[in-house]
Amino acid sequence: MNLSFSMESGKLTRRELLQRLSALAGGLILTGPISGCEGFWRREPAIPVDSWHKGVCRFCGTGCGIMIGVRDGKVVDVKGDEYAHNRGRICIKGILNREILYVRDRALYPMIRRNGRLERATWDEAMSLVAERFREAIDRYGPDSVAFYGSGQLFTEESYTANKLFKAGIGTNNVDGNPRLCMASAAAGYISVFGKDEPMGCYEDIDHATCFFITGSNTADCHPIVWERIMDRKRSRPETVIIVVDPRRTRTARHADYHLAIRPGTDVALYNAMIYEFIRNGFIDQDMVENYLTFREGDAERTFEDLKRHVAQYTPERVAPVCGVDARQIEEVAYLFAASEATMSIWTMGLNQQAQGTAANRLVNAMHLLTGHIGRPGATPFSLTGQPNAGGGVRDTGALAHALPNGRVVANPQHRAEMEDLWGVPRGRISPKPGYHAVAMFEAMARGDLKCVLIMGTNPAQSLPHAERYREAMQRTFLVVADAIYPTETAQFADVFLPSAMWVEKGGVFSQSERRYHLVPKLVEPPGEARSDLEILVELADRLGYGDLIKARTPEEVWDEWRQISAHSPYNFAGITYERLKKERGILWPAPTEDHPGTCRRYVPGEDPMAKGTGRFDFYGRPDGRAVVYLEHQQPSSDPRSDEYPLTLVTGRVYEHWHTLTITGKLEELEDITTDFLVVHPRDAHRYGIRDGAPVLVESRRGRAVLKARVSTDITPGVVFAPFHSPEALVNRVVNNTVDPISKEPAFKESAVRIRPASSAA
Ligand SMILES: Nc1nc2c(c(=O)[nH]1)N[C@H]1C(S)=C(S)[C@@H](COP(=O)(O)OP(=O)(O)OC[C@H]3O[C@@H](n4cnc5c(=O)[nH]c(N)nc54)[C@H](O)[C@@H]3O)O[C@H]1N2
Ligand SMILES: Nc1nc2c(c(=O)[nH]1)N[C@H]1C(S)=C(S)[C@@H](COP(=O)(O)OP(=O)(O)OC[C@H]3O[C@@H](n4cnc5c(=O)[nH]c(N)nc54)[C@H](O)[C@@H]3O)O[C@H]1N2
Ligand code: SF4
Ligand SMILES: [Mo]
Repeated sequence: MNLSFSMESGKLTRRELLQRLSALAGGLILTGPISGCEGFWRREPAIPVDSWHKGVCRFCGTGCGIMIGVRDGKVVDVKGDEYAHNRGRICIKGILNREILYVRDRALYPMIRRNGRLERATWDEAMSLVAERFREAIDRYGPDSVAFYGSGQLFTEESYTANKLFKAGIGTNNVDGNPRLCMASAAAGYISVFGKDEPMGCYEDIDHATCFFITGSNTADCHPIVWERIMDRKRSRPETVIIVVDPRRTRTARHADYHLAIRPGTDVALYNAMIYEFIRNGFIDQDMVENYLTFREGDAERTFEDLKRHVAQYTPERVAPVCGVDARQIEEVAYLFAASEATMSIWTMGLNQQAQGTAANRLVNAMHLLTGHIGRPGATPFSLTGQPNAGGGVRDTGALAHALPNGRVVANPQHRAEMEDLWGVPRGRISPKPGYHAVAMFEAMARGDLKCVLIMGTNPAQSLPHAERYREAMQRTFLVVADAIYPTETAQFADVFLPSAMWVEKGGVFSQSERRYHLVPKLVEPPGEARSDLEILVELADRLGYGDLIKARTPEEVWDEWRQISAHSPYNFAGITYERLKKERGILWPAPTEDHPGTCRRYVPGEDPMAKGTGRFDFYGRPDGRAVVYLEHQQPSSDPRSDEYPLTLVTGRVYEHWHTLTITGKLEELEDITTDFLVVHPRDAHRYGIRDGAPVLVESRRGRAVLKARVSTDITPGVVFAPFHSPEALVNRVVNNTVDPISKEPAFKESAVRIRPASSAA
């Protein structure tokens, strides 16, 4: 294969891509003839590279280490980093990290809307206009008339700076972003149970687990290298049990020993039944109950006896018809979960994106706490992060409407005072009023209450639920959009568009699922006039008169400030310096001193430097040092099926593509991978007259979309599935915008719909 030719022409054919993939999977590349076995050598660089640099994949929260080859100021190759946690492996999106920098439609210069059209402008013109409009809104309508809507794909330095500028400078808590659509329920779960956000465990636990409980996560497609590690464990220890809970027979579910094809939105009932079974079979860890746990229902205190009575209402027989699974299966799965030596739960959006997302998260944590499957190698409740930096960048920095850095909240006067002192602003500067969470922010725009909004690194015109409503809202607002690609769905509504550098064109810190902070170096210059998001924020600060507050101006300076701030919290990572980040393959916080190696298992005395005493645990995030087990009830659906809307639409992702396709949709290597489809069970296809491959109209109480039918038994009858990737199909017009009452995360995974052949649509 002639890789050098195609690489230089900027293209990788599909065949070459597959060859590179299979080669990487084995850590080898086949450079000789395919027949015979003489052709295996160690992988050679595909094309000449001047220098290799360690970095991190730009895509998912697995956060794979990659080596980036640079030549003549361009990224010319990437490969897996053998010394990083992913042991040299990367998935298809990892391989395409080079190609994404050079896609067509990179945004090259600022634009201002004039007479209804975005026209080229200078940076000075664009930023003067932005600053003028922000200043005008703040002066006339107060600080709460402006907002920042950010992203788990920005670097930590960028989210931290935006948060500080808006909360401590402008004085509004209207800072939120796409992690609200993604990790909010996981965060709310961890915070309410352990007092602090982020998982206790780490990837190394995968190598020790004897049972995997994977629920609401299509790990094989969405965290492929985490999945490879799970597969390694299964290969080396075949009796390892894999349980998958998912309404679809995903690639993940196909490898499961047990697949519970649950009805969407009924996880709370299932986990209650599992807890019932733990109690019935005597699998409760009494030491945990007596010494490390408290019980609650809402704000009211409860006891273990109350929990027993509570779950007695959720016997497997009762729950089976609610969840659409077999009672015997629930019993077996509960037994395997509890009886295993070390159980690791893995979950993502199937749980988080539900109207009861927080409750489901709390219960998964509770299953581990009650059975003692926690804080030991392989035993851990481990939520995976979606984006490359939703954890460190947004959750840890507190760049959310209710939050402040390191697990503080704006509603707490002491937390506000601490941050005001640390940021050196007068007491009282930080508003006590939580800002607008994502959906509320766009509702406020619809009402005209928000005058000016800066959107950075996210494409809400496509990714929000009930999209049409919020697209209209954006039309009403003075919108500033900073994006690496132009056009995007959201850019259509921009009054000012700012071109952003991405990934190694700027540099900064990402944090992935296991609390690992790791550095993406700046290696090349951005195209055209694009600037880093940090530069944009710093300039906005200067122009609004907050230059004194935003003194840190380079990623390294911002990181230094941030790590020192962390020292005043249980997240303490003061020891993670840029120097260390440049050398090491990331470090897991807490790591309070420069000689601290990082922490694999939090809350475990002896492992976690913040945990005190000699007991099994110190849940130091909670005032009494005990974790909380919540009693939760299964609620009726937030978008119930009816005669008119008899099916449930679940939305999600495919392996090859990323979100709104602004990047992966431009790659010729992926052009055969279409995403405008709807998976329909043959029974439902028959009932509603849908033919495989034919256009199908999907309608909900909110809107409609046309997709191509894929008739398949890989889905539960009564449920249909569509990825949300395609901007043309824009399935989010249909999707439910009800939010979880605690986390405020939308129920993207449960929308009542009806379907019919599109040809019959009026
Ligand atoms: N290829 C690829 N990988 C990605 C991304 C991408 O765009 N493309 N995005 C990244 C991001 S930001 C995220 S958040 C993650 C998301 O990663 P995942 O959460 O794994 O992906 P999804 O496809 O959104 O949803 C996961 C599964 O939840 C199931 N599900 C739906 N309803 C329920 C339910 O009620 N209960 C249960 N138990 N399961 C349910 C769905 O059928 C689906 O298979 O992926 C990350 N990785
Ligand atoms: N129906 C449905 N909807 C969903 C979900 C679902 O499962 N179902 N999942 C939700 C989840 S979990 C998520 S995370 C969101 C994701 O939704 P979005 O965040 O809206 O999706 P992306 O396509 O990742 O948008 C990122 C944008 O940032 C740009 N970009 C890339 N790098 C940079 C950079 O360095 N700087 C700047 N300024 N811009 C950059 C890209 O071009 C792109 O326009 O979607 C949510 N919406
Ligand atoms: S698994 Fe995620 S982080 Fe790793 S290469 Fe693939 S997309 Fe990148
Ligand atoms: Mo996400």
